[in-house]
Parts: sequence; structure tokens; C-alpha cells
Amino acid sequence: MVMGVFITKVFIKKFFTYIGMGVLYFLTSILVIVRNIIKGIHLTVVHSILFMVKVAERIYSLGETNYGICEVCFTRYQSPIYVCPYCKVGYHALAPTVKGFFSIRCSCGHKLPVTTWGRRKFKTLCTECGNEVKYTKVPIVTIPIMGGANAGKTTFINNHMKSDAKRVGNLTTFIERFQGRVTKFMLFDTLGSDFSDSHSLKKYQYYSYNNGFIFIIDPFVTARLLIVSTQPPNYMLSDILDTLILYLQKNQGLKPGETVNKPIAFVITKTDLLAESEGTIENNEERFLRENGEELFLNKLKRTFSNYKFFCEGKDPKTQKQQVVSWITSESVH
Ligand SMILES: Nc1nc2c(ncn2[C@@H]2O[C@H](COP(=O)(O)OP(=O)(O)OP(=O)(O)O)[C@@H](O)[C@H]2O)c(=O)[nH]1
Ligand SMILES: [Mg+2]
Ligand SMILES: [Zn+2]
Ligand SMILES: [Zn+2]
Repeated sequence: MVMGVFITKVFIKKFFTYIGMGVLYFLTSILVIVRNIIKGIHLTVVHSILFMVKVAERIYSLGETNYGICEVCFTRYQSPIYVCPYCKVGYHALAPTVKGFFSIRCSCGHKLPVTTWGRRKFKTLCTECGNEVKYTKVPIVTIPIMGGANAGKTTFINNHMKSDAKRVGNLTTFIERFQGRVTKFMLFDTLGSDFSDSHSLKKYQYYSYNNGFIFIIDPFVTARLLIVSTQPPNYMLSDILDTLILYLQKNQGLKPGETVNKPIAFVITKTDLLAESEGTIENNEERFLRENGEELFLNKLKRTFSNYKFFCEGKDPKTQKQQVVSWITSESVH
């Protein structure tokens, strides 16, 4: 009898202990679920706000260029370094995050706006050389001018420069309307001596991100006129082309036999110095090159470039330059 009561008591105690534990587990699970739901809602709200801020940023900068080019070292950057106006600390990335939708607090204690519209007022630096870079909203067109020594590259740029063009070192910049859009043009003058080997071109970063090429041809370098030239050059036309092709193969993964789609304009200069017997070169550039022994050069350029066009220094050099630059631009923007 006593034994029976004892067993019943133990049973009841265990029973309630299990019930208690069950209730405890149940309540804990509910709490965990509630906590996770709240956390989930919080995360969803935070990410939704962040998403909306990013959408607002996109709308704000719709149609604007989302990269810049340093005019000192020519690095093309996605985002510059933003400088805190109070303590001069540089930020490699200043963008809305979950830690701050609209601003963050700098280590100096000041609030710094992080949105596209807020951070624009800061001084910005190039990520590579640290020089100050200015924000450019408008599309940028970059064109290196290439060709052998003395071919007339610098003259081509200088002679036809508009009054508002700015030249610093080998870079000429100007703003012009193109197909209804204000566009920034950057023309890079390359030294002829840099075409002696493809390695020399490597230091010019714009050979990798350019919109197209302008290849200046000195008619006195063509195989036949070379013989009658008073100051014979120390290179041949195909040497320059070979250097460019080698550079593209080594640095941009161009495979042998593969064609380059970037537009390339071949411009024959110094036509005023050619004898009358050469006939009109304008619109006959290809024939002129063939008749002057550059069949090999022509074959090579046609094999390598799918989008090329010939020009020559006509009666109106200003129009000429504009035509060349316009052609490259129109071919590279669509
Ligand atoms: N008559 C005539 N002379 C030209 C023409 N273009 C260039 N020259 C002359 O050719 C020489 C070389 O011209 P540059 O423009 O300095 O040649 P470059 O290609 O810049 O030469 P590097 O910078 O040394 O590679 C200069 O004396 C120019 O005046 C042209 O269309 N007609
Ligand atoms: Mg020059
Ligand atoms: Zn730079
Ligand atoms: Zn600061």
C-alpha cells in the first residue's frame, strides 16, 4: 500500500516535471520564433529602405557617367577617394549601407553624407596617384593619337584645336555637343618613339579603355615615297601597326587571328607636300597607300580591324579633325 502511494507520487512528480519542461520548451520556442520574426521584419525594413535609397540614387544620376578618368595618371576609376572636409581623412567607398542610409559619422565626429547627391560636394582624389579629380557628369570619349615619329600627330591635334580646348602634357580635353549630348573629349598624344616596342605603350592606360584609335600616316613613310624622302624615317608603317597589335595581344587578350572591333581612323597628313602627280588623295586614301607599296600594311590592318576608315588632311583641316573624331565617337557609342 505504502509502496503504491510512493510510486504514484513519483509518477505525479515526474509527470508535472515533464509538463513543466514541455511548457518551458514551448514558451522558449515561441520567444525564439517571435524574436526571429522581429529580426526578420527589422532586416526586411532596413534592406527595403536601403534598396529605396539606392533606387533614388539611380534616378538622381540617370544618364550620367558612372566613372571618371584621372587627368594626371589617366587611371579610369569607378569611385574616387572622398575627402572629409574637416579632418582630411580619405574614404575609398562612400555609399549608403545598413550602417547609414544617408550619412556616416567620420572618426573626427562630423557627419558625412554618403548618397550620390550628398557626397558630390566633397573634394575627390584619384585612387592611383592621389591627385585631385573633378566629377564629370557627361559621357567621356577617349582617343589616343598614334603614329610614328614626326608623322604629324601633335600637329593634327594642335592645328585644329578649338579655342576652348585645354592641353596639359600630352592630353587635350574639350567639351562638345555630340548627337545632342554634351560630351567630354580626351585626345592623347603619343610620342612616335613609344611605338618602338609594345612595352612602351603599357604605361599609357588609355590604350585599354579608349573608344577608338586615330592612326596618323606620314605619306613619306610609305614604301615608294620613302626612297625619294629627304629625311628618311627610321620606321615603316607596318612597324607601328605591329606594335599596337602586339600590345593588344599581350595586354588585352587579343588572340592571333582575332579582329578588333574598336574603330580606328587612318589619317594621311602632309598631303600639301605631295607632288601634283600623286593626284587627289581625298577619298582615294586606300588606293594611294596601295600604289605606294603599302599592300602588306593594308592587308594587315584589314585582317586585324573590323571597323576602320581612311581620312586625309583635306582643304579644311578643322572640318577634317572634327570628322575623324565624330566618326570614332559615333562608331563607339552604339
Ligand atoms: N607641311 C606640312 N607639315 C606638317 C604636317 N603635319 C605635320 N607637319 C610637320 O611635320 C613635323 C612633325 O610634326 P609633329 O606634329 O611634331 O609630329 P609628331 O607625330 O607629333 O612627332 P613626335 O611627337 O616626335 O612623334 C613638324 O615640323 C610639322 O610642322 C602637314 O600636314 N603639312
Ligand atoms: Mg608629337
Ligand atoms: Zn591619377
Ligand atoms: Zn573627418
